[in-house]
Amino acid sequence: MSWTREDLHRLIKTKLADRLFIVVSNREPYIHISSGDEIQCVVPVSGLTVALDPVMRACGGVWVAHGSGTADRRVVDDKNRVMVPPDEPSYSLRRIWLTREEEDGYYLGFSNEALWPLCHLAYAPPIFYEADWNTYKKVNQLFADAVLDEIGDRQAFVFIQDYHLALLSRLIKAQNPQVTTAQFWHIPWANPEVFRICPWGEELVDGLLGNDLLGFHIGYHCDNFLNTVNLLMEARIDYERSAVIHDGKTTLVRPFPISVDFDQISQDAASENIKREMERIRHTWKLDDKIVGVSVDRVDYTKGIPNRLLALDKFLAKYPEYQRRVVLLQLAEPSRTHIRKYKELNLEIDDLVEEINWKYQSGDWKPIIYIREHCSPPGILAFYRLAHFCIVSSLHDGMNLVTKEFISSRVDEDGVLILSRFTGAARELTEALFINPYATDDFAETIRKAIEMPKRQRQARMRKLRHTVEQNNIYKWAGNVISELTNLGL
Ligand code: ADQ
Repeated sequence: MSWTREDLHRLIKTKLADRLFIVVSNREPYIHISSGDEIQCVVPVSGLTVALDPVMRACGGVWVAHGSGTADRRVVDDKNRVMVPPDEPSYSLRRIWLTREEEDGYYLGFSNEALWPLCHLAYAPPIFYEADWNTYKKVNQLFADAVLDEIGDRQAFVFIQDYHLALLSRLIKAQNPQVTTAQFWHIPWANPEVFRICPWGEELVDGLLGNDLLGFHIGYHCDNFLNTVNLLMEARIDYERSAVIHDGKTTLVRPFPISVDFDQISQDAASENIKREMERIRHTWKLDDKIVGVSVDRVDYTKGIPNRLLALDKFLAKYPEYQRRVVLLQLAEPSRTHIRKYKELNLEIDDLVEEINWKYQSGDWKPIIYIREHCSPPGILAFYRLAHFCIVSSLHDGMNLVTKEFISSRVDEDGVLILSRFTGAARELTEALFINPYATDDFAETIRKAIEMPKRQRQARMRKLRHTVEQNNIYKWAGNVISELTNLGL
């Protein structure tokens, strides 16, 4: 039996009882934007919202996040709160306001130019500026003040998300030691040799050790974290219990592999709506007699997009019989475009797409269709369903949810997943075809294997992959974190 939304709902009712449950993340679950005279409420595409929105609806807690929408200020009360979701108000969203300078230093600067490259082995050097670090600390304090204000004198569980808020639990506990906190780190944790280049590494790790529970996607990242603590701090590591004891306080370190809403995606992917969308895409891009590969990413240097294009180039050169027959649809959502490294990556991808298409194109066929835009969720499902193969070639990735979305969408039990060994998902999805995205020749060979795999083998693999994702869905993830958290605090 797999976990359902109702199971999660029941768990919350029994475990949380009357305690206040607070989620804190940089990104908000609902964004209000101005559209002419109207205000629209938009749900950003994110696994996090899918996972935690039902939790919040069930327990009616508070979600604290940075208010980034153009109309966010217009809808809040004098405590910067708005009830969400708009169609069924059930919990409170408390917004934090940041100045342009604070966003630059905390979000673009320390979070995304220092911590993001530090934690991902993708050969992009982190950039450490003291001013960014100071802003990061200041903004973490702003979040802590808002959380403490929400808690007042109640008993509370606080569930903190990701690398933007590494200092938060420590700052909360400094004012209110009774609060129970857990944090989930959505990206990898580097090994200690890599991590030690962070000039404020000890302070950062100390901040995380304010938590009662610290979660990563996989055991390997937990081990890296424990080894980093061992290297940097005067703390006792209990490898048996996977815990750190520091200043008399224990932090449990646990793997919680994140996932998607398998049932919902399967149901959506089987709808008439998606079938119509598939027809539209087939027609627009003239795909009827083509072998279609699909990739879906935020444009990020950790996702290995150039490596994938080079492998496709190699494949077409080595197997010219597939020219005019294979098409790679690359959906690419622009991301962090104010950061130089991302601007350079966009240029590099544009050049590669242009070069490879120029080299092979013939008649109205070209091998790469590059769609640089944010795509609606039904749109993405239609692309997944059209694919003979889906390529995920991350150089390093905490989990990678595209893999699990692709699998969940394949109600026809067909399609091959080509998956980088360097994703968290590779640990679970053992029926994928694995690649090392740096090994271009092998990668090209794997594309051939995916295309030539007999249907029965494709289906057998896809059935197993679907079973894995169905059993380990997003509700199980949230349920496991909440069970572990409440076991600590009750
Ligand atoms: P991300 O690095 O953002 O997440 P991922 O897990 O793959 O990576 O999620 C990307 C999401 O964006 C998917 O839901 C996908 O559908 C969506 N997306 C991608 N391209 C899109 C497009 N063109 N239009 C619309 N949507 C698009 C971080 C970590 C991951 C970890 C997650 C969750 O880096 O390792 O899996 O958090 O913990």
